[in-house]
Order: sequence, then C-alpha cells, then structure tokens
Amino acid sequence: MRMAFRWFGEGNDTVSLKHIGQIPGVEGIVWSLHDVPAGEEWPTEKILEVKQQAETHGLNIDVVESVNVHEDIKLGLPSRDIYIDNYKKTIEKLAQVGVKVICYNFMPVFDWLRTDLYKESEDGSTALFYEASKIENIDPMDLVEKINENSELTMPGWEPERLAHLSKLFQLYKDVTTEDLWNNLKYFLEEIIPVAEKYDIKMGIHPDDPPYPIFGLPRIIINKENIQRFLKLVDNPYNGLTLCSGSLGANPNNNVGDMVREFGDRIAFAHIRNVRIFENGDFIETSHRTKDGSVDIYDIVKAYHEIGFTGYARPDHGRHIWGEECRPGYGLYDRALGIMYLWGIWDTHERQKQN
Ligand SMILES: [Mn+2]
Repeated sequence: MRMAFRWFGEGNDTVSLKHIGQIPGVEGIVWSLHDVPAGEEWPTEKILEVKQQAETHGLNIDVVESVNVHEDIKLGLPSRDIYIDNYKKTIEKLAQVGVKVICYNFMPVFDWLRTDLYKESEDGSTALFYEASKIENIDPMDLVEKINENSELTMPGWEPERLAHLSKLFQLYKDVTTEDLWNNLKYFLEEIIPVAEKYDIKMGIHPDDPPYPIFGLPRIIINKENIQRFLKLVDNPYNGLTLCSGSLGANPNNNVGDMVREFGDRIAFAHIRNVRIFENGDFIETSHRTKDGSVDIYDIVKAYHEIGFTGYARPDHGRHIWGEECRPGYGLYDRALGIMYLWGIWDTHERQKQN
C-alpha cells in the first residue's frame, strides 16, 4: 500500500507540502489542475509546475484526482468525441511526467453531495453531513428554485454560476435513463482504456457519493453487482476502481471489505474513510476508527493486506478538529491521524505475517 495525500495546489490549500511530507509513510500527493474546466486538454506547463513543487518536498505525483469527465460524455451527446479526444491527450501528457493512476467519476451533474459542511458533533469537532430528508423526493426542477429562494434548502459550495447551469443540465438529463448512462460510460471506456493501457496509466472510477440516485438522476457505481458489471464493460486491468469506503459505506448493505477481496486486482486507488449512518438515512463523516462509524475500517485494511495490495491509498476526508480552519473534509490533523490508524492496522498484520 502506497500512501498519498490529497493536495489542492499552491494558494488553494491550507495544508502545505512540507506538512504533507512530514506525515509518516506518505510518498506522494493526489492532485489535479482545478482551474482547468472539464473537457479541456491539460496544459503541459501547469502539469510540470505541480511536479516541480511536489518533488521539491520529496513527494511524487503518481495519482491524479480527478481528470473530470465532461457532461456531454455522460449525456452521450455528439460533441462528446471532442472532449474524449482531449481526455486522451491529457492521459498521454500525464504519462510523460510519470503519473500512474487517474481517478475520475461518472456522476451526472453533481460530484459528492452533502447538506452541511460543518455539522458539529458532541466533542465540538465538525464534519461533512448528509441529511437525507432535505434531498430525497425533491423534483430536480424544483431544486434550483428552492436553492434560489434560500428557504428550506441550502447547498454547500454551490456557486451561482453552477446554479445557473443547473436547470439546463437537468433538462438535458430528463430523458437519460440508467441504461443510457451505462451505455455512455461504455462508449467512453472503449475509447479511453486502450490509450491508458498504451501509456501504462490505470484508470480508477470513483463510486457515486452517496451511492444511490438523487434528484431523479441515475447513479450506477453504487454496489457490488454494479461494480462487477462496470469491470466487464471493458475487461482490462487498466479499467479499474478508486474504491472509496466512505462513499460505498453510506449504504449499510455495502460490505467494502468483501469488495476489496473480490475486486482486489482491479483496485488502482483506495480511498479509506469512515461514516456513521443513522436509521433515517442521514450520515456524518467520522474519524477513521472502526468504532467511531458504521464502516469496518479495520476489516478493510486487513483485506488490503490479505490481497497484498500494492496500489495507492489516501485517507480521503477527515473531520475538522483542534480549531483547524481548512477546506471542508480536507484538514491536516484528522487525515494525518487517520493515516496512523491505517498504518497501525497494516503494520500489525505485516508483522504477524513475518512471524
Ligand atoms: Mn472518496
């Protein structure tokens, strides 16, 4: 298991590369060019800039998260071919600087979704929170109106420009069925995976977060059966997974440890974090410790050790503790604590194996 840590770039993150380099066992950053819009080819000079910054601190840039997929690709519009072409060029450029894994997702309209970024717990820490009743059973067409009214629904991190596009996007997705989305994903993979193989870059799809349909939009990377189907769309080791224990773990029927054992050789990148699920479907992100949440992090790390996992891992999100002001979910302290918990489990099993 090769440990990495997400970094949002110079001037765009409260955590410094120096601090990241001081976390035990962290070899590299997980990075992206956050100012390049989805669908555009990544400029070489910006890629090289990040490489130089990371290497100055002894960190590699092996994992990119994410190269975002343009909405036209997910919608299956004729214009998708231009964006797929740009995606291929970006893969080639990233290979040239030594990138080994590209994480991406195939979620319509939204990436991850929460209703509260700073939900306070009893101990005074705050964390990302999802309140199911605020989101479920809302007609997508009512959503924009509700957010604009700013009455019963507020959505964190939604800039006005994005909201302006939302109605149009929902309109475009109105007739896109779950099967259409599967077909559009297959089309994308059939184009991309041969290029990834040629350049020795593993593509790792991130599961949908949360792992069920929202606002009437289809979501497909949500459980074991669907992941089995995904891996067969293009049955190639370069068509892999970013197995996120927190995303999948928000559905109590998902056993992530089992998934690690079943899909092990197709996992390019492990996102490891815990969530506590409540009976009404709400969930909050917790510390990594198994006892603190609903996801058995101990068993997941044990499973990675069992399969001899040599891929990349990161602690995914953390809580906000010790007064840290940071990007929601991306502080230094709790993620660093999480890493030490993961290493504790890993090293214990490693030692047992040697004895
Ligand atoms: Mn994740």
